[in-house]
Amino acid sequence: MVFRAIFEKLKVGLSKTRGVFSGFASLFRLRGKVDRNFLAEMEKRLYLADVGVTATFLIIEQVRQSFLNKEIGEDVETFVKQQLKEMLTAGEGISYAANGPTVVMVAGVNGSGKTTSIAKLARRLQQDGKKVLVAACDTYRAAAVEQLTVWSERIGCEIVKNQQGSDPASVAHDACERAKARGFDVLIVDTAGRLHTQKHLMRELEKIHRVVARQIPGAPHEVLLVLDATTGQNAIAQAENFEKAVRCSGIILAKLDGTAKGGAIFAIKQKIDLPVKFVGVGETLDDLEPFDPDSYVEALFA
Ligand SMILES: Nc1nc2c(ncn2[C@@H]2O[C@H](COP(=O)(O)OP(=O)(O)OP(=O)(O)O)[C@@H](O)[C@H]2O)c(=O)[nH]1
Ligand SMILES: [Mg+2]
Repeated sequence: MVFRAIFEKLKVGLSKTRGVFSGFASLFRLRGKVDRNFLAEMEKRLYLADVGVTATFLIIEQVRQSFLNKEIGEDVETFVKQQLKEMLTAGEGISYAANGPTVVMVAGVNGSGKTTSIAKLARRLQQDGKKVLVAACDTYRAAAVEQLTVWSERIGCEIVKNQQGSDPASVAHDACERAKARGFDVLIVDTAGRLHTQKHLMRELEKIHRVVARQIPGAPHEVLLVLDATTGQNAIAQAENFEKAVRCSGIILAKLDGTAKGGAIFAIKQKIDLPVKFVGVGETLDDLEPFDPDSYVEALFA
């Protein structure tokens, strides 16, 4: 039942990427064999979905070899699905602190979907019975505090904030104090969008990191990097650069609904040693799902 619901939502969310993937079966029926043209068409489609050079090469080679070895015939789609599933690893969800508040820091470039993903995540965790606090540590962008405030009111969760222009690390500090004093289970820290090249902003992120680490043992327990799926391969470059500057623990891949580049998830897996923990498939509060390779791949071909 749960699988079904997730699957249906992913199916809708991934409809643009699905257009690229779902043609394999009919493509095969049309040609009746795995020949050079079939493989060329398949390769083209995988590139279109931003699966990336390495992952595409691996898949094509495996299909070619398995056909030569007579391991596959008509069931080429099932075979490809299996290959794709094996290339991915299930996201483990949030790693919680053994006791005391779990701190989840959220980072990424401007507009990648951080604040919206935080609202969705907060709501999801609340539904799991967690007492959630959010911290508005994006004190740069005008209206950023307001944006998180509106979300927090909508989902009915508490927020720690200060005026625009105030020190983000001090907001994080206050939020940790509140989380400890009031027995919150999870504190989610929103941060301003930044590029890895903006040294002072990266240092500021490290400062927030240090402050929460000082306040709460083991914090931050998660540093989630929010990537915008519509940027495809570019998102991978962002992740590599962020990884160098701050230690991240996982990825939220947002805006999958707005792109045909949902194949980037395979390239991410190939290139970056970070689990995709959640995927964003729309703008409403319900549009965040834990990443699961099986339902993801099934939704791509549905
Ligand atoms: N379609 C779609 N839109 C999304 C998704 N996630 C976020 N958005 C939209 O992307 C835009 C930017 O989202 P924000 O959450 O404000 O992004 P941000 O990273 O916090 O932005 P900054 O704080 O300015 O760096 C908003 O219009 C969101 O509604 C998603 O999964 N799907
Ligand atoms: Mg934001």
